[in-house]
Amino acid sequence: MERTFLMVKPDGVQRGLIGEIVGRFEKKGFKLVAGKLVTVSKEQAKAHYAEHEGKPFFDSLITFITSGPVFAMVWEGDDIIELSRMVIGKTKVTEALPGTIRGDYAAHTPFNLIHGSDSPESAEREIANFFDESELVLYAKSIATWV
Ligand code: RTP
Ligand code: MG
Repeated sequence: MERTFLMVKPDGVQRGLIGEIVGRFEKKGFKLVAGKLVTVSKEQAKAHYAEHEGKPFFDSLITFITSGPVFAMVWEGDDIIELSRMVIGKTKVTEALPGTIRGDYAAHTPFNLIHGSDSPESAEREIANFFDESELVLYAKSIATWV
């Protein structure tokens, strides 16, 4: 069982897509472990996107991600990091296929609605950047045996 950090970005919150996005992961069969609305601080945003520091889009990315609340989540499931990125779709809107979240709803590349961790190491670091251990809810989900 693997965990990932998923975050509806400020554009997704403003466009009223939290429910649609959460629904896709619920229907896929993943298990929600934590979720909350967060106003991201500059420091938190820079830590989250540390891998992109120095790139031409870094400053605008930090401005974007701190421009309004995000919906931060932890989800659990087998191979969830790879599978959730498939549900999310490619970074560039011109490459994001219909059927994916970005392919269905995103029209301009920086505003691609949702973030998903790209490795177990990133997931652990990103979860710790947004959640205390005590906020992760441990519970049994019976449907897990059916998907
Ligand atoms: P994310 O980290 O947000 O889940 O997205 P990702 O893995 O698909 O893409 P990544 O390469 O990590 O880029 C992080 C976010 O930066 C913005 N971006 N803008 N203007 C550009 O060329 C450019 N490239 C990336 C996007 O918002 C992207 O999701
Ligand atoms: Mg990324």
